[in-house]
This record gives sequence, C-alpha cells and structure tokens, in this order.
Amino acid sequence: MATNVSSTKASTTDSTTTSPPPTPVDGDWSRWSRWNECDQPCGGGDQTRVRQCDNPRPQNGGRSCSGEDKLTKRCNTQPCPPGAINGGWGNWGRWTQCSKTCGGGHQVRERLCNNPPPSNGGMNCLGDNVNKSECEMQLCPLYVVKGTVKDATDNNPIKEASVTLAGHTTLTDDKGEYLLRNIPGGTKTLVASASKYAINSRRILVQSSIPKGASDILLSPIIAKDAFRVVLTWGDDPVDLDLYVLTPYRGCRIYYNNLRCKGSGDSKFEGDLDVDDVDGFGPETITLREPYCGDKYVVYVGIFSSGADPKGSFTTSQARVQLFNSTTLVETVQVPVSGYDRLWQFWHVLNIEPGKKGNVPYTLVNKVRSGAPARSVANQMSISDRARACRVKADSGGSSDSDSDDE
Ligand SMILES: [Ca+2]
Repeated sequence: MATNVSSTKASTTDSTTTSPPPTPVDGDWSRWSRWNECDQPCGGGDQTRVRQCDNPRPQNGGRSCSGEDKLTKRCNTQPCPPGAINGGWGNWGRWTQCSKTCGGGHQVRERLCNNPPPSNGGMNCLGDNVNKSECEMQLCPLYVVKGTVKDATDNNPIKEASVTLAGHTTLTDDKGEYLLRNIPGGTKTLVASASKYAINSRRILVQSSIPKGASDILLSPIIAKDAFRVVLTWGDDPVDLDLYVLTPYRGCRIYYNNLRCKGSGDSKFEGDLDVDDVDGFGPETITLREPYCGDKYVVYVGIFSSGADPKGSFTTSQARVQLFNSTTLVETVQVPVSGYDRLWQFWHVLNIEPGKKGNVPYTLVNKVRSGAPARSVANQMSISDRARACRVKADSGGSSDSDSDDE
C-alpha cells in the first residue's frame, strides 16, 4: 500500500521532467507500542515495547531507520512479600473426543494453574490453558450398498428398476438386484422407481454391515384411480406378522385365512390379500379396489400366535406399513416400539375412509393394543351423510355385486 502511494506521489511530482528518476524515501519509525505486562509480580521482572520502521518504509534505496526497535526495562522491582508463590501449570488433561470420526475434526485439552496455584501475591501461570489439535484426518470410508427391488404384490424381482442413493443411481439386473459403490456412511434416502410402478422411498443407515432386508425396497404396481394398497414389511424377529383389513361388509376381514372381501348393495368394492409371508421381511400386501365412498376400512397388523402365545413382539419387529394410492406413496407408518406391554399383539395402523372430510382419505391411528379392533370400528356412513360427503344421490339405485370395471 505504502509503496503504491509513494510511487504515485513521485510520478506526479516528476511529471514535468522528461525522465523521472525514482526518488529515494528514507524510512522512519512508527510510534512505540505500549509497554507489555511485567512478567514478574515482584522481585524484578522485564517489560518491553516495540516499534516498526514503516512510517514510511524505506524505498528506492532510502535509508533504513536507525536505533532500536525494542526497548526493555525492569519492572516490579519491589521485593516479593514473604511467602509469595508463583503459579505453576498442572498436567494437561485428556483430549476431548474428536468432533468427527473421519474427514478431519478437532479436539482440545485443558490444564489448570494449580501446581502450585499462585498465592500470597504470587503470579499467575503464563501461557495458554487450552491446547487444540486436529484429529481423525483420514478420509471417511465409503461403502457398497446392495439390495433387491421387488413387486409388493407378489414379491417377484423387478428388473431395470432405477435406484438412487446419496446421488448415485443405477438399474437393477435380471434378478432385481442393484449394487452401488462409494456411498458415504449415515442415514440416507433410498428411492426406487420403474415403469408401471408407483415411486417408493425408504431411509436406510449406510454402514459397514447393513442388516438383511434393510436395503431392499418394494414397488407397488400402479392401480386404478381411487384404489388403495397397503404393504407391510418387517425384519426377521418375529418371523410372521399378519396384515388385516377389516371391512364394513358383515365384518368381513381380509387376511391370510380369508383372502378376499367384496362389497354389497351399491358397493363394487373388492379387497384382496395379494401376498402372504410367514418367514420374515414381508411383503404382506392387500389391495382395495373401488373402495366405496362413505366406508371405513380398518388396517391393522397382528403377530402370528398359537392361542394366547404370540410369536414375538412388535418391539423388535421393525414393522412398517406403507399406504399407496393409484400412483403414489401416501404414507409410511413405523410401528411404535414403546408405550405398550410386550404381549400386546395388534397394531392398529390407520383407517381408510374414502369420502372423509379434507380430501385426505385416511386417518392415522398408530397404536399397539391387546385386542384386534372391533367390527364396529369399520362402518358405513348413513345414506344422507354419504350423499353429502361423496356427492352422490342418496336414492341412487344400483345393482348388487357386479364385475363392472368402470371407475
Ligand atoms: Ca404373515
């Protein structure tokens, strides 16, 4: 900076001469700094002050400053009071945990001025009481993630499905399997899609060993407008969970022992258990076609049991239910793992209610209970309420059960 200013001045001054020689500038001192603190409280210590040759700096062969740039003088020369003890540092404490596990973090350690502490007018310790260091400088590990994309209605692999995780994308092979390399650790969102399927996603914890099933993902085939599909998946403990949908039609339940329920009267509702699973992970899937506006369908999960003896607990199940509509994942519900007795063996997940107010055709329940939801929970609106909510004529006649496919 100073150089620029001076040369500008010089060239201005010399602008009238033909060949301006650089003008030498002699250096001069800046002002002295303040005296720093005396390094002894008594018995004679030193204190110093400094100055710099930068006001201005010497330029173009000018002379440097002459004289000292540092002055030292004695201070606190009074005799120390009898018994004065200067402080001394104790040992460094332990390093704190590194702020990261890889990729460069930092840690600190502390020491106290307590060995001995200053007393009777003695001086405090000189220097820092905190020491900082870099740590875990190695690059963060990257992982390989493998899994399978399957059809939620038959558990068959889907080939050429697109799978994306942490910005990496690949396609599944003929066995529906995918493999992604160089995935950083941590919780990431796995997204899968394929033509004629609703897109789906799930959170997975990427680490050196990913539990079986945790990186698999199911896709729901696109279904008719207004239809719904519920998909149950879980881990390997317990091995057998069961998905139920309780309908308002004479208490008909769709589950492993009754694969289908149908509507009656005006309702063309049909619900099917698409796939049952008894050996862990799922899927167990129920599709509800033409659910009747004004109905309530109760979705719940049971732990398979013989008599009063449930084969396991929801606590360890990692159970989750996904609700799809025609083309989209609508809701993912994870089973609660606390707040209930280990032997309670029914998880009331949600109620599907076409015609419900607010255009959200379901109500989340998500409670574990000791008994299955009662038949009275599933119901139909009264004819007049239904007419109001579903915009149909209260007196609209209709055929009984039919196979019509209209929407
Ligand atoms: Ca089952």
